[in-house]
Amino acid sequence: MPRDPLIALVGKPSSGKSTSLNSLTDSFAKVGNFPFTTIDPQKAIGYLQIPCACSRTTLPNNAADPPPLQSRCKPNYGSCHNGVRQVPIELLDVAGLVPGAHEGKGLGNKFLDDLRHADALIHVVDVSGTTDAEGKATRGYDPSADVAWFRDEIVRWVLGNLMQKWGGLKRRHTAIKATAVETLQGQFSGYGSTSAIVAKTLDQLALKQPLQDWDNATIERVVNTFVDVKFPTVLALNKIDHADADKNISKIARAEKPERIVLCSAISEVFLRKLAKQGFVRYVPGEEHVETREDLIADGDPEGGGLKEMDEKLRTRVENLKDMVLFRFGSTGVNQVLTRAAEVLGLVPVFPVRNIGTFGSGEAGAGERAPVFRDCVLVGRGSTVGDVYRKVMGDAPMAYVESVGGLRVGEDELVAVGKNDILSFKVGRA
Ligand SMILES: Nc1nc2c(ncn2[C@@H]2O[C@H](COP(=O)(O)OP(=O)(O)O)[C@@H](O)[C@H]2O)c(=O)[nH]1
Ligand SMILES: [Mg+2]
Repeated sequence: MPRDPLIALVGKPSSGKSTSLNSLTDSFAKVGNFPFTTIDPQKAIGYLQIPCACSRTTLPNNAADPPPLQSRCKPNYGSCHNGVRQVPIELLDVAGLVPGAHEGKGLGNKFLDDLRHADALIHVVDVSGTTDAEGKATRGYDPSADVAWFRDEIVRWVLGNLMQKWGGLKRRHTAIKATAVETLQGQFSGYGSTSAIVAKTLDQLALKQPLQDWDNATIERVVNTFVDVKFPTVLALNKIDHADADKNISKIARAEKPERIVLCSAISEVFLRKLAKQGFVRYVPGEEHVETREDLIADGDPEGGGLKEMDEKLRTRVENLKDMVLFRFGSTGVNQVLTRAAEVLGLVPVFPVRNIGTFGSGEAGAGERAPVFRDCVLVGRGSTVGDVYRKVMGDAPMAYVESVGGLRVGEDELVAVGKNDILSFKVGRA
């Protein structure tokens, strides 16, 4: 993955995409309760929470508790707090998905076009059942239908385009004696595919017949698998604060793999952050606890932490939110949505450092207290040391690469969490 990973939020109108995006970022996409509020895809920066390298007790001189490197961890981008690092990641709010998008309904063509740039999808599902398939207000709608038709739309879009050309494509394939990967990649590159993605698709299927002999059912299987490989998807079951959500959650949970599902209440996260900003509550984004003035007074602080008094209405809302969301689910869930998307993508955080002995970036004069782990890049599963080098250093010629302990690592070695993920790149002739 040479460019930065991009995660797209998709879902029917009013499922809560913009609210989710707001809850994950500091930006403010326009929020509204009717279809197509978001006309243009909104890019924004979200923050992926990862355990930072500074908290690793296996690193030289870092075995104490808390590890001393933590106090000097100063990310150039994002932040690091007690060893939990927030790494910026690009998010895209893709609007216009309604049933029939592959035929151009809604903002269908534009929707599908925007989708091509995404490495993984977060499908925001309104699990309260208060919006129908088109996003209009209703009651008792079954959101498990959304999960099914969403995937179906993408499959039909890819399949439709492929079938239109299948005759000519097959003839050419035979004439030039191409491999199945070459022929399919020729068709799928427009979806942001790579030869590796196509190869993985075909590996999973292990088809016996050559491409020119595939029947329609086989082609459909190929497209289905390709869509799963190219667009790994997390289901964000949103609006869990709503009283109707429970039965819908159980139904979807029975049908889907548990690792694909995250429960969330985007609006609760937005609300809590707003109250915290206004000085009504203490709330660390993504955490289970929210403290009010009364809570702190009850804990023995007569000043109530300096928090403002809430009126009856506001107090009730906060209490409801605690009961319906925080106590039942442990958090508003929005951070887990991003974490899960990074997991399905297999993202590996890599920490490039200038000095492999100190983990610093060689800032002059900073000495013993020099900041460490300034940089962190997210690379895809299966990336090598060389891939990361080129991503960070571009075309600069590589002399060699060092990992922890000053050991040299080969450029073909894989990077993974805890392995070859703290690297120092040396430019020049080896
Ligand atoms: N109850 C509830 N409502 C939500 C939640 N998230 C979003 N909404 C509401 O759903 C409506 C549509 O939200 P929006 O983010 O604009 O949806 P989009 O069209 O998918 O971008 C708005 O009225 C939001 O306030 C949630 O977690 N719980
Ligand atoms: Mg929107």
